[in-house]
Amino acid sequence: MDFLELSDYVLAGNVAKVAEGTKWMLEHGVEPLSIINEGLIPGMNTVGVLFKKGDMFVPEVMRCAKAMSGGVALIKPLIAERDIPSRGTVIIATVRGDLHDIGKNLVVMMLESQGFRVVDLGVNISPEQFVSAVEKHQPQVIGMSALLTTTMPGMSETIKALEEAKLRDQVKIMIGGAPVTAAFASQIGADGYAPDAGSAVELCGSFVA
Ligand code: B1M
Repeated sequence: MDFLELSDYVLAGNVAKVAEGTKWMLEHGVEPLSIINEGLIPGMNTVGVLFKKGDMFVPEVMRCAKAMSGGVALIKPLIAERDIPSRGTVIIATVRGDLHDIGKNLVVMMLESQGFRVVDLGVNISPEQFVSAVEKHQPQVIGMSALLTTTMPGMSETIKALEEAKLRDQVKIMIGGAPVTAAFASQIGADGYAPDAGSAVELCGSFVA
C-alpha cells in the first residue's frame, strides 16, 4: 500500500479499502498526518476537480467523501488537535424556511477535506441563529445555502442582522444554491458566490489567504 493507491481508493469511493489501507499504513509506522495529506486529501482533490467539471455526480461524491471520512476517523484520535492544520473556521447553514441540505452537506464535506473547521448549523436557520453562532465560534467565513427562490431573502436578512450586531466586518460571506447567482450575491452585499462545492472551497481559500 502506498499513498497513490490510498488516494485511488478514495477516488473510487471504496470505503472498505480506504479503511484497510489507512490501518495498514498506521500499523507500518507511516506518519498519521502524511496519510491525510499525501494519501486521502489528494484523492478528494481529484474528486473536487471531476465534480466541478461534471465528470462525477452527487452519489459518487458522497461515497468518496464517506471513504475519506472513514480514513480520517481512524487517524484523528492519534493526532493532537494542535497538530491538525486548520485553514480557518466556516459557519454554514441552509437559511430560514429552507430544508434542502444535500448540496450544503457536499460543501461541508469538501471544506472539511480541505482543512477547514466547519460548524454546520443545519437547515432552517434564522438570521438570529447565524448571529449567535458568529458570536460563539468567531468564524472567518459564513456560508449560506438556499434552494428556494422564496427563501433567498433570508440571505440578505442575515447580512442585515450581522450588520446590526456589528459583526459584518469580522466575516466574509459566501452564498450558494441552485437559484442563487453572482449578481444576487453582489446585490445583497455578500462577498462571494460559489456555483458548486469545488468552487466553494476555492472561494473560502481566497477569503483566508
Ligand atoms: Co425541493 N425544490 N422542495 N426538495 N428539490 C427544488 C429546489 C425545486 C427546484 C424542484 C422543482 O420544482 N423543479 C423547487 C424550487 C423551486 C424554486 O423555488 N425555484 C423545490 C420545491 C418547490 C420544494 C418544495 C416547496 C416542494 C413542496 O413541498 N411543494 C419543498 C420545500 C421544503 C422546504 O425546504 N421548506 C421541497 C422539498 C424537497 C425535499 C425535502 C423532497 C428534497 C430535499 C431533501 C434534502 O435536501 N435533504 C428536495 C429535493 C431533493 C429537490 C431537488 C429535486 C434536488 C435538490 C438537490 O439536492 N440537488 C430540487 C430540484 C433540482 O435542483 N433539480 C428541488 C443536488 C445538490 C447537490 O445540488 O443543492 O444545487 P444543489 O447544491 C449544489 C450547488 O447549488 C452548490 O453546491 C452544491 C454542490 O455542487 N451549493 C452551494 C449549494 N449550497 C451552497 C452553499 C455555498 C456554496 C455552494 O456556500 C455556502
